[in-house]
Amino acid sequence: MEKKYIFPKDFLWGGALAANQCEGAWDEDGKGMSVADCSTYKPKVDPKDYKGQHGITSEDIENAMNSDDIYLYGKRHGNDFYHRYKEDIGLCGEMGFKVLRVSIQWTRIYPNGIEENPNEAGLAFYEDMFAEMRKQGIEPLVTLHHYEMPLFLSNEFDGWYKKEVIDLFIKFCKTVFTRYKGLVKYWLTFNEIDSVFRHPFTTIGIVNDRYPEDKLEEIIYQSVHNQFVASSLATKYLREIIPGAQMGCMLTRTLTYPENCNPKNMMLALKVNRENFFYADVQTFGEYPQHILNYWKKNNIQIEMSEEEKEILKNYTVDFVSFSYYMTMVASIDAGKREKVSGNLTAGVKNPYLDTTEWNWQIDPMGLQYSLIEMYDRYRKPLFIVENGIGNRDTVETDGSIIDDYRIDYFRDHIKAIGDAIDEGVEVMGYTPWGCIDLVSMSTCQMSKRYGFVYVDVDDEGHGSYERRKKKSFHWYQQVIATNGVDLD
Ligand code: BGP
Repeated sequence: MEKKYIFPKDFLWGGALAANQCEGAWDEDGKGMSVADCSTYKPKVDPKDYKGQHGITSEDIENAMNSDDIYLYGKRHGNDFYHRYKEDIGLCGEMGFKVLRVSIQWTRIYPNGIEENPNEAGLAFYEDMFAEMRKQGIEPLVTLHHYEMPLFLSNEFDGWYKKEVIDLFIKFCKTVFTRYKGLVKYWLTFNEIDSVFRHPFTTIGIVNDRYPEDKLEEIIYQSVHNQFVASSLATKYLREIIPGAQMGCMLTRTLTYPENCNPKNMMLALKVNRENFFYADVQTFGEYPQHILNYWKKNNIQIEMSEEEKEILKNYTVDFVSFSYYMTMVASIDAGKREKVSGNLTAGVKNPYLDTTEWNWQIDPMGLQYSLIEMYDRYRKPLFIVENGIGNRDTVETDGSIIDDYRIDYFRDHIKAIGDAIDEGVEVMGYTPWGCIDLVSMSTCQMSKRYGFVYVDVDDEGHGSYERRKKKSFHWYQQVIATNGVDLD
């Protein structure tokens, strides 16, 4: 007898998008250039070619600033959500979404981040978008910083390294909290705040070749510390401006298994997982774990952290913990001798028990159940899965249908894992599968790495009709939501 899952009656079923990967209109209606507008199309990144921090150089940025090409720079066209958001929100409403995760581009509100007054066209755009969602009975879940900081701040303020950026970000937050009060109650601060070492340019605006190699680690830790302070201050002002609103942190949960029962592998996996958790620890417990402070001392990393900042961290912790989940990884003391797999802009040892996607990401539904149980035990706060999904090629058949059974199988197994975690007593607020409408891949700027329930007719070079088509998974997910997770077949 197939197990029937009982999801909470107010479970927030939905989907997730990010402005820089879907809106397009990169220079319209007063928007300033963001770090995302410098990302170029690159075919999938193979583990052997992996360059660590996403490898962008000052020359790349110079070229981007001098180019108005929207095809080489895939995030400049996105899936044209900026002009099609009413249709897309209608499709989400048709699926029965309770929530839709989007982000607000800082550069639509303050083009360079330093302007005295906000850009009214930007404010009006998001106000209409949120109103459209509410018309469809959809709650907006809004990310304030999803790899979208003003390029000007990266160039003139060393990204998040300079503390002035905290105040500029808080000005942006206060503006949008005030304008969207009554429209938005669920907020996230920094998307995958733990990814600052994996790709420092898109997360904190740091371009490696601008700084001495031996100072980079300290610069990145200082930058993410400034983001922790900004996250706590944003939480403080959210509670003042929109009483009852909820603030979440957002982590890439990359569950890492030891390769075997060798205690050395167990210890290695413990440290890799603890390094991942550190970012949510600070935003949930309001203080740094001692192992990080010890690491800084041992490695002579000097972080400017005032007593006032420590108070702010302590007093304004998050209401819930959100995270993205795509895969699991494996740690081995013999990694050098093992076959490699890709990860989300990382690389790891292959797990012989797991299949991988075409982009070499390991598929592990059980790992989601494990992550939910472990994180709930650790944080004792409601959890929200704000990204999950499988990026793969989809084919439009001659009759126009798109049979993405593999995606249905992926989501069915991961939704069952959530149901099993809820049975274990885990409090899960909701589930917003990533890229619910096909959009531009963050790591490769490809459209062909498709995540959506809705297909968008545009290719990796940005050419196509941009028309939307419902995939088979659209109808399947519609039924899942209509039965609150009971009908998963
Ligand atoms: C996460 C980002 C998302 C999304 C996702 C999929 O890191 O938060 O923006 O891009 O990864 O990754 P990709 O688009 O590279 O396939």
